[in-house]
Amino acid sequence: PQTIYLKDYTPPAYLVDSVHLTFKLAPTTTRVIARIAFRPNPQAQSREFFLHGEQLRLISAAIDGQPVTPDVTPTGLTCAVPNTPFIFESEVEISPQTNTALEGLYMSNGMYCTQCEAEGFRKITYYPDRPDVMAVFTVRIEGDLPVLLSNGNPVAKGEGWAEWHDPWPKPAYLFALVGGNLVNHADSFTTMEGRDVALNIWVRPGDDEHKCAFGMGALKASMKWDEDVYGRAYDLDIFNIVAVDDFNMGAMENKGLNIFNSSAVLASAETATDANFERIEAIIAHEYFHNWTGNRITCRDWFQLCLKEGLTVFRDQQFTGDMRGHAAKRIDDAVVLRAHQFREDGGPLAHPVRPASFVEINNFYTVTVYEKGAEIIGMLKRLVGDDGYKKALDLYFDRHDGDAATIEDWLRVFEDATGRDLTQFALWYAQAGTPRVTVTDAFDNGNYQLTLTQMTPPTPGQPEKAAMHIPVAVGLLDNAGKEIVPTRILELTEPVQTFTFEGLAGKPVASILRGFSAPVILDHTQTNAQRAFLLAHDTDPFNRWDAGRALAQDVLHDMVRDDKVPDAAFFDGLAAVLRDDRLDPAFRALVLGLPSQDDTAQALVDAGQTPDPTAIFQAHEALGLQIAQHLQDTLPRIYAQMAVTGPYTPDAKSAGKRALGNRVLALMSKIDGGRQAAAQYAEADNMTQQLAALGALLNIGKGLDELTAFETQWQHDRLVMDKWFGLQVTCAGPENTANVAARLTAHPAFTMKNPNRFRAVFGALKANAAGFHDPSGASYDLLADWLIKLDALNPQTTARMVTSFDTWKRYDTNRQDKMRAALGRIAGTPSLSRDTTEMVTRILG
Ligand code: BAL
Ligand code: ZN
Repeated sequence: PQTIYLKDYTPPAYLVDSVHLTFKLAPTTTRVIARIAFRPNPQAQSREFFLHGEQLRLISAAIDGQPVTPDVTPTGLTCAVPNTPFIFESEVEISPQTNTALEGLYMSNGMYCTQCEAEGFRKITYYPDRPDVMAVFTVRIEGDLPVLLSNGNPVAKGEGWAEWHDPWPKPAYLFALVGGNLVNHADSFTTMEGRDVALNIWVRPGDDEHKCAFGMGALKASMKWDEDVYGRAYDLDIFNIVAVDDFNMGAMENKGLNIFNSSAVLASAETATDANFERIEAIIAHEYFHNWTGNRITCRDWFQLCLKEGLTVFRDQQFTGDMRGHAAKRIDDAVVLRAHQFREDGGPLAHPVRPASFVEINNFYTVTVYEKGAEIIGMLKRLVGDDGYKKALDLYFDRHDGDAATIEDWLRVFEDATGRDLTQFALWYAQAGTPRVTVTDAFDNGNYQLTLTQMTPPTPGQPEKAAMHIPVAVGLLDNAGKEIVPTRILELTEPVQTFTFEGLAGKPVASILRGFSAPVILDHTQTNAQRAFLLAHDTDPFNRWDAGRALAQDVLHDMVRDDKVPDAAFFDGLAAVLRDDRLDPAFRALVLGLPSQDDTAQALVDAGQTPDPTAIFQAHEALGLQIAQHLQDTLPRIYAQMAVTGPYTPDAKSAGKRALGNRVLALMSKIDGGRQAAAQYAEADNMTQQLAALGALLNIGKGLDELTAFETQWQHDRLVMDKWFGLQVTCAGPENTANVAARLTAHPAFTMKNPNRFRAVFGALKANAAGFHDPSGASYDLLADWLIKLDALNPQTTARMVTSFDTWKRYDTNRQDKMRAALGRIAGTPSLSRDTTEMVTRILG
C-alpha cells in the first residue's frame, strides 16, 4: 500500500463551485447522477484532472454536455478537460445493501445512511474527495421512503422525493444523506441572532421514540453554550440528528445532518446508565461544536485532523465541566488519557498529534489526535491565559471562517493575538511520546528550589527528542496543610530547569502538575506519608485525587512484586476521604476507584519489570477485599446515605451519589456474599442501579439468576443487550474469559455486522486484562479468529480492534510468542484490508 506524506501536499488542480447530486435509491442498484462545476485553481502546480472513485460502476460521463470516456482505475478517473471553467457530469451505480464496511452510502436495518469522513464520499460518486475542495451542494433524493434528508435547508419535497440545498461551502467528507421510515422528536431553538432553527432527532418508530428527550435537551444546551462561551451561533434553518444502529464511530458532524450511532444519542432511565447519559451529552455537544470548529473552518488535509478534533474535544470537555463540575471532569479525562493515550504513545503505534505520514487515514482517528490534541489546546490556554485564549479564538474565527486551515494557521492566531513565540510549543504537534518530568527539590535558608528535568523517550521513526515547552502548575502547602503559595504556572522549556520560591518559613510540601496541567508522566518520588498528606490536604482537587491514586499504585506495585502488606496510611487516607461528608460524592467515588489492572501493568513496566497480568489480577482482588474489610463499619452507612429518592434523573448530583453508592456496593459485595447487591438488583428502577448490582454480583461469582432475568427483560433492546454481552466478559475470571466470550459469539443475538455488538464482546475481552492475557493464549486466538472474519466485512472496525495487541512487547516470552503468532496469522490472511495491514505491520514493528 502507498504511504502518503504531509510534506508532499500540493493544492488541488481544480476547485469546485457547485455540486448537484441526484440519488435514485435502490438497495443494490442506487444511481448517483452528479453535475459538478469545476474551475482551474490558480494556485495549482499541475493541471491533471483526477477524481477519486472507488467501487463505482460508471454508466456515463460528459464535459460541458459532450459525452466523454474517462480512464477509470480502481481508485478514480482521469480525463482531458478544458483550461477554463467547465461542467463535469457523471452517472454511477452503487450497492448500499452490500456495503458492510459502513463507509459511503450503506443500509442499516432498512435505512439508507452515509458515512463520508474521511474518504467515503469517493464510494458515492467521482469527486475530488479531499477536504480543501469546498463546494455548495444541492441534492435531490428519489426513493420510496417517507423521510429523505440531506445537508443544509429543505428546498422542496413530494411523494417519493426531496430536495436540499446547503448554502455553506463544504468538503465532501461532510456530505450526508438519510432515507428511511423514521419519526422525529422535534423542538426548536432561537439563536442569539434571532434565527429560528427547527431541531429534530430522527429514529425508527417504536421503542426509540421515547429515548430522544435527553439528547434534545443536550443539543439545546450545546447551542446556547457555544453562543455564550465562544460567541458562535448556528447558521441554518434546521438541525437534524439521525440515530443509526450500525455505525463505526460514535457520531458524525455532517453539516446540518449529524448521524449518530444509536448508542450515542438514545437514552432513558430504564435503559441507559449515568455514564451513558454523560457520554451522550458530550457527544451531542462535540458534534454540534464541530459546526464551527470543523465545518465552517475545516482542515486543509487529513494530516491536520487534530485542528478540528483536538479543539472540538477541548470544547466538549469545557462544556461537560460547566454542566457537571470541572474537578470530576478533569479527573475523568486524565484517567482516559493515561489509560489509552499514554499507552498508545508508549508503544509501537505512537505517532505525533499531527502525523507526518499515513497509509490509511481511518487509522489515525486516535486518542493521540483527539485527546492529546485537546490537551495541547488546554496547555495553550494555560500559557496565554483566559483573555489571550479568547482573543486568539476570536481571531481564528474572523481570519479563517470558510477556510481549510492548518496547524500553522492555528498557532499563528495565538502568536498574533498574544505576541507569544510558540515555535518551541509547536513541537507538541510534531513529536510523539509522553514526556517524563522528574522532580527533585531542596530547601535552604527560606528558599525552596524545585528542579524539573524533562525527557521524551524515542518513538517509532523519532529516535531523538528535543525539549518541549511544558506548563507545570505548582502550589505549595505548609506542614499543617495550609496553602502558602497558590497555583502558579512554571514554564519548563529546558532539559533541566530550577525554579526558586523565596521567603518561606520552612520546607513546604509541593503539589506539582496541578489540574494535570500538561500530558506528561510526573516522576516525583514521595513517601506514602507525603502522598497521604496530599490526599488529605491538597487544595487542588485533581492532585488530591492523584495523590490517592499514586498511593494505591505504589501499594499494588508492592503487593505484586513483594507480596507486601499495604501501608496503613493507604487505608487511613481512603477512609478519611470516604467519611468526609463535605466532599462531593462524585469525587469520593473517584478516590475509591483503584487504578486499572492495565495501569498497574504499565507502572511495573515503567519500573523496569515484566508485568504478570495474573499476579496483578490477584493483587487487585486482594486489595479490594482488604479495603472492604478495613472499611466495613463505614460502608453500610455511606451506602444508605447515597440512596437517591424519587424518580430517576441523570443530573450530576444524583449521578455522583449513585457512583459512590455503587463503588461502596461493589466493596460490600466482597464481604456480604452479594446480599445487598441482590437486593439492589431486585429493587432497581433504572439501568445505573440494575447494571451496577449485576456487575457486583458477577464479580463475586454470583448473579446467574439475575443474568438470565436481565436477558429475558431486555432481549428486545439492542443497546441494553450490548451491556449484557459486555458485562459477562468484563466480569469473567481470568481462566474463563475466553470461554465466556466464545460462548457469547454463539448466542443468536451476536452478529459481527453490528460494530456495537462486536465491540461489546471483544472490547470487553481486551478490557479484562487478566482474561485477555491468560497464559493459555486462548483469548489471543479467539480475537484473532474473529478479526480475520471481520476484516472481510468491516476493515475500519477490525483495524481499530487489532490495537488490543499493541502492548505485546511488555510481557513474558510465552505471552509475546502467542500474541506475535496471533498477529502473524492476521497479517498472513489473504486479501487483508489496507487498514488492518497497516496496523498489524506497525504493531509488529
Ligand atoms: N469527525 C468524526 C467524528 C467526530 O470526531 O466527531
Ligand atoms: Zn470530532
